Amino acid sequence: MQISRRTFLKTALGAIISTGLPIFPAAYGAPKKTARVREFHFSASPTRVNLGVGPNFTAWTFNGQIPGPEIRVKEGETIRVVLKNYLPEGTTIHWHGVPVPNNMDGVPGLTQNAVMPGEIFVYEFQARPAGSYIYHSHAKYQLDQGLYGPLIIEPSNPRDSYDREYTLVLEDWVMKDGGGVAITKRRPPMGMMGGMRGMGGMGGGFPSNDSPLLEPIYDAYAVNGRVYPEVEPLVVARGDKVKLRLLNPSSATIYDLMLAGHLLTITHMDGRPVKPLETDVIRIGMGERYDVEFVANNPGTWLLAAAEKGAGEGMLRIPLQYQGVQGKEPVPPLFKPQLRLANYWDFQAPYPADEIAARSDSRFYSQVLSGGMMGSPFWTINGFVYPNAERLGVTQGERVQIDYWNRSMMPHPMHLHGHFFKLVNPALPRSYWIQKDTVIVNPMQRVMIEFLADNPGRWFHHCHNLYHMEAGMANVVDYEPQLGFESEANR
Ligand SMILES: [Cu+2]
Repeated sequence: MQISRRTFLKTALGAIISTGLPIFPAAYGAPKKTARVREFHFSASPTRVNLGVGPNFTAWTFNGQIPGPEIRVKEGETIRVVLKNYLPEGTTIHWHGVPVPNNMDGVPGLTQNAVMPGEIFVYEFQARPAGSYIYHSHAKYQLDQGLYGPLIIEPSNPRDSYDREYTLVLEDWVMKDGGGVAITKRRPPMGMMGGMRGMGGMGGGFPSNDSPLLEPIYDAYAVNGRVYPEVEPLVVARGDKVKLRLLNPSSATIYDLMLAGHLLTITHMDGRPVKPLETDVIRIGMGERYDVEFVANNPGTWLLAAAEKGAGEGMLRIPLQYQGVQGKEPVPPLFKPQLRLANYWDFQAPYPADEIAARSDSRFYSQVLSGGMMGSPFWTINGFVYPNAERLGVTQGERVQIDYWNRSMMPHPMHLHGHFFKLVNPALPRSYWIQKDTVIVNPMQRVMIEFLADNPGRWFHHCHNLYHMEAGMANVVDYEPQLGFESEANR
């Protein structure tokens, strides 16, 4: 269905903005209770929102909510999401971390065409394995405009029990209309790098519609769409065992989180179980998820908070309130240098994983991450800017290793679609390596991952800093590589 932007704005969008309500009120988030299929109806639309603090502004939302509605299903059920697009541009939904079939992965120009304004697309896939996930738009800068939400797959046979559970979606915001696109400046395409293929037509020093955006300066950090002190508190009773699912769909913010008065025990990373480990501080990068537990054994009023990153930046804060404890100013955590920070290599799998049933052959790729230097607007992998990027060819059944070498001054949370990977840890036997789908590679650090090529298709592989991804830091893991390089024509 073709619809001009002007007509669109006058009709559908006008209605949404003026009422603040999406168009199909009957269907929101309400699954049809058929035996195994859980159906959800999502409308993507511009919506007037408020974070509880600060001005009203226009975000892009699913069903008028920030974050989008929680999808919560049981392992083995079928998730069906009917997406209708009321935005002024094409959109998709990516099921971050879930190894879906390739044509359900939601990457425009790679696994599907963008769902254009007025169009409907139906996503359907099996909910497996159990864990904490995120869903989000994978089109342009829409992630930073509010198009994300939590996806929880509950185990069919729970191994652990707890008294209370909270899902906490950590969000970075600029409280201005339009979110990411309108509030940042386009960078001029200068600093052209020699040897880069296909960039010849982009010369000149003036910003164009193709030049990448600068990371915005965020002015609000929200939890579940609310900013402290308006954020919904965690309410507990003394003696409760409490589970928190910490999800970070932020576009460009890594949080160091700490809970005052309590120790957190990490039980899952990116939805995969780990041998439980106590920690003081959790570092959670863009796209990462941590499941943590604590025992409510210290009555009072406390804050779960992120360390401040620098002058002028807001802080992410959530109060922890014990029932029956009234009227106290919440106690913030004290960030001190000697605190324990959860480090990937401190973790191991809780039980030995089945050895990867890989064929004897294996593939190795080296990925040098760079960019951000000398005014260059681009972020690169091995010097290439997506879509003029390498394809990492793989064959089904192979064991694939990727060796990241970050030669830039920024951390890059690298994310592979369609697969879990293991973090190579020379100190542990292979069967105890932890599984993840997103890994922070710190400045000047080398990190190696390994995965089994068991999900055929063409899979996006990229930095989960939205502004690095859109500035080129991406390529494709391809089970049937036809060419050595992506081409513009595929976009
Ligand atoms: Cu990055």
